[in-house]
Amino acid sequence: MQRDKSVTVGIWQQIPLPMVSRLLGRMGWDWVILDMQHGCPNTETAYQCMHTLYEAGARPLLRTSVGAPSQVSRALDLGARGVIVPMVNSAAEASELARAAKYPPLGSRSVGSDMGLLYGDDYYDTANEETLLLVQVEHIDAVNDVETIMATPGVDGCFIGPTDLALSMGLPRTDYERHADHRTAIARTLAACKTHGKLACCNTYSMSDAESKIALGFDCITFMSDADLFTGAGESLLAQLRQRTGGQNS
Ligand code: 3PY
Ligand code: MG
Repeated sequence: MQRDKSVTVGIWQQIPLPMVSRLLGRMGWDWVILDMQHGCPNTETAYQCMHTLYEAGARPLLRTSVGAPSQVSRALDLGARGVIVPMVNSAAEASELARAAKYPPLGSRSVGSDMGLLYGDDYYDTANEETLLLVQVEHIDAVNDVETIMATPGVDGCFIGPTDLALSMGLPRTDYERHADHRTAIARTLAACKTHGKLACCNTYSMSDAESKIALGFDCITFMSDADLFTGAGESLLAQLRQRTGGQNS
């Protein structure tokens, strides 16, 4: 994980094919996140995609479906260089997840996987440093405890889920940036990360949203998915061709 001044840029991979991983890796994204919460990879496809991503030059991350410690160590044993855990609302939960993510003495992750094949023979010595545990701050309960969550040893940073956060605050699913309470919650989370030297990451939903998160000082942003790229380019190409042929989309 680069901890220099440049902002890490990531994308979601929804299509669970190693070929898509290779294309995304070769495009040059810093991070690619396999989404087991809202996407459809299974254990086998996640394993294949993450290995291909790494070999193609991108950091493979995996978002678990729930905040279960067993899913965190499983994701790491499949090859994730970082795990994103949804809906972590308290320091107690964060601490349980950190135990699963880190080898002793920091945690209680069990030794045993073929990760040496991918990451080298010193995997067990370097994994605690090299693999990231990012907890999702995406509920107002988490924001209200964010200073303690970010102080948790073994938690490497936060990944804000702005939409779920908005919903938890009784705000609409879109345009929540207009609400001062939402902006304040994001600023408080970012400040907690900075105070504790943890990575501040945020999902963004438009170019102006990405620009504003970069300006605020986030370390990592994520924008769009493979499916968005495919659909956006395909729809735009088809519309241009239809304009010229005089046809209409069915
Ligand atoms: C959210 O916006 O809730 C997310 O989890 C984005 O990843
Ligand atoms: Mg979410």
